[in-house]
Amino acid sequence: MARLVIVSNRVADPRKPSAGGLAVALGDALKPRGGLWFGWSGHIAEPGQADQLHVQQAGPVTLATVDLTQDDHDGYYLGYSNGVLWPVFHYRLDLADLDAGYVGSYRRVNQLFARQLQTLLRPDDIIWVHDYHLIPLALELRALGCAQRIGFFLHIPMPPPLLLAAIPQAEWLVRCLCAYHLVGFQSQADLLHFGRYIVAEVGAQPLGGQRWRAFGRRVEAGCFPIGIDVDEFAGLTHAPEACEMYERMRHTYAGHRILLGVERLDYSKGLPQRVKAFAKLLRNHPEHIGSTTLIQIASPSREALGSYTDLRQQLESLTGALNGDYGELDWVPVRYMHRNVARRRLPGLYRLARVALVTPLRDGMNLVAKEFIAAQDPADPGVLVLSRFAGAAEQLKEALLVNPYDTDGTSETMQQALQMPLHERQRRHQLLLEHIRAHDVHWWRRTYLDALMATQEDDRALAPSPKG
Ligand code: ADQ
Repeated sequence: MARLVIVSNRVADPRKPSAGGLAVALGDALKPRGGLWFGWSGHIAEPGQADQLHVQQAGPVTLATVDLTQDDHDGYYLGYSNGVLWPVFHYRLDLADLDAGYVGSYRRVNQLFARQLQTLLRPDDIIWVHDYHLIPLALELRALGCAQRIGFFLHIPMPPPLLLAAIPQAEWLVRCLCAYHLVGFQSQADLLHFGRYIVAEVGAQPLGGQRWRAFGRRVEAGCFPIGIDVDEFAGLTHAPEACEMYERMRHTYAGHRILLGVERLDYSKGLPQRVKAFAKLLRNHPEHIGSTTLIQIASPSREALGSYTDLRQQLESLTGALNGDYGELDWVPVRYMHRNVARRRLPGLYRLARVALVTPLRDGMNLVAKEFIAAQDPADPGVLVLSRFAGAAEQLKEALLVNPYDTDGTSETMQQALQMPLHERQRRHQLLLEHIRAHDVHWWRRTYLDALMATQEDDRALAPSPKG
């Protein structure tokens, strides 16, 4: 059987308990046939040591990593990946650093990855590349003569054509995507945007289904919504750490109803809008004063970027003002924590919450929504309030869908969720649980890899360099 090679910006040791759901799932994909996981080590190289490859064995899985120089880390990771691609792909042109010249580092690191990975490849390997950091990797591998089957999965949204077109290297990025055998997206909306771009901007010829002829070759794409490992998460929910968390918080918040938000502190997640909607809820429905609490956990993320420090200040100022306006001596409306919660304890919090607020302004999928569903007690489940702009909204139709830009609408939906009768909570939860179980992370991985194996071979001509 062919060996699977996974490439992602970061590599996780699948044996370690701290690894998240995606890391566990990718590790599981590698285990049965043995495989290779390649990416950045997470370390900055000592001067002169940048090209070293670190290889270690984790059971049947080989982990291979490279270090980056400080300059390349700043240009590739902070600069182009998170200062250009992340904001534009999340529809935030206003936050994108489009003309800072980061693309050189981005391409250089992808070339470094390709050179190092090539030394480890076998002719019949299947290669699966993940996410926006590594869009050019297939093209760079092809330039080195690699002929293996290579697939790509984009974890973040694909923007509409005219937004993507604002990136000076947009056409090069799309050419790079077309060097893969299969490009996977989270949602039908993303797939549609990709198809529209290559037809409208590149003149691709539709071949039927999700296939086109573009840049002189065949391109195939598909929608593969990522799931979670429902059984693993349900197991965590009943493990001692989560139970202890649940009991402790239940005691602390006895008699209170909890609205919960959990995410990285990122401007795509709609945190200020959420706090404003909660303030409206308290203003319009004062019966919640003293009895309803928003617990907002936002883990530190990309703190070297100014847009993230600005967001932190904005959020702290909004929560401070809200607590000042509405707080009482024995009650605080918003409990805001800027830190991580251990993965094993998180299900206890999810279970405590009457309502989960998953209200991003834009999100590829959003796994928190699915984790919340998996952690609920089916006899007394909480309610999921979900942004229609999360990829998950295409699937989770029984959630209460909101437009997070509409503060009044969101606050009224919070009220609806808080008042939802038990039988309706149970009905919605049962349907949501069935859905995430049928479309779990193992389904995602199998469906994607089957589609990758079914793509037809083609002449994959090489593309020119980016401008800028
Ligand atoms: P993220 O933007 O990171 O992922 P998400 O899908 O919600 O968003 O996954 C976050 C993960 O981190 C979840 O497993 C969650 O439990 C965990 N997490 C978040 N905040 C935490 C905290 N404070 N403490 C502990 N754990 C926390 C990107 C895309 C998404 C896409 C995923 C997977 O942006 O749209 O769903 O990849 O493809």
